[in-house]
Amino acid sequence: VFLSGCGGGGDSAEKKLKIGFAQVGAESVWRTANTDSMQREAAKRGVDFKFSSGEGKQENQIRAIRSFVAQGVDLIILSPIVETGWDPVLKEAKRAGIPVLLMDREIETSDESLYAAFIGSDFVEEGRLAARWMVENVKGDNVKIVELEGTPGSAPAIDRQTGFREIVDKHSNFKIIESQSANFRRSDGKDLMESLLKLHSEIDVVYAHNDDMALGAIQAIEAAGLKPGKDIVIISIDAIKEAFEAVVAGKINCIVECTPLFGPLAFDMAEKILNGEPYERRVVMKDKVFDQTNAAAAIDSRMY
Ligand code: GYE
Repeated sequence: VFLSGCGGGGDSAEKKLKIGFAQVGAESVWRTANTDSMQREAAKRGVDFKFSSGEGKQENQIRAIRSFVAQGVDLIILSPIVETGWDPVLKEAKRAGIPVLLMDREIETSDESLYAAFIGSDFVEEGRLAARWMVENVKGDNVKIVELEGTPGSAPAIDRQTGFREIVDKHSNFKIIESQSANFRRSDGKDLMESLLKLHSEIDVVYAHNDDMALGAIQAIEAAGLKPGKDIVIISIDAIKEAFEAVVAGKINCIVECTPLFGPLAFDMAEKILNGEPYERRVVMKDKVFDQTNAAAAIDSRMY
């Protein structure tokens, strides 16, 4: 129990914790599962929860943070759409004495005191895991890869590219022939893949920074009369339920897990921060790899 009955005045009810959440938007199934996890947990704990969707725009998220500060929330949770440009608004929150918990994506800042903690996945490692699976399982002297990138400037797009390239660069038979953004969206993934199939007569592997883009690409590949998972190897990140189903159906070859289910952990951390209890400043999830060898056995227990 936290912040109980302060303020005297005959009010015996516990003060409700007021938390603002500046979410990225609703670009993917991962994102909506994340929003859902946060909203459920807030309701369960009776938190006065102020939710704001940035609809993919940093300026909207900055406006949301300012409004949380004006409303005098106890703590702000931020999933920053891009890595840079946060210092001024985080300074405003700091000046108001409101701690900020970064969830899902990290920021680039010269002042680490602008946020209290981070919880999320190691996106560089996810990129490495995807590439390691590829170099172990895809054979050929001249393997041509197209990379469908996430939102430009976002931590997962930057890091999943970095980790993947780190491994690919050590294997001269693998070559990334295209790398373009489809904004983590399914429809953009489909459109981009459609144009890449017209541009290149030979594509061996699609590496998508998330499942939604991979599922969109699969639609384009099938429309072009090719078999995803066979004619073109598909590798993606997130491991949403639909992607598991696609692995079981043989249309996706490999998925790297990235959990969006931060609700319980995020509110635990928020309470610790506000209660002055010790907490870890950086909590990083451990992600697993799934392919045809283990996806079917795991599918029923998947929660998103
Ligand atoms: O992979 C993608 C979402 O930041 C980890 O954002 C998250 C990414 C996730 O849109 O599906």
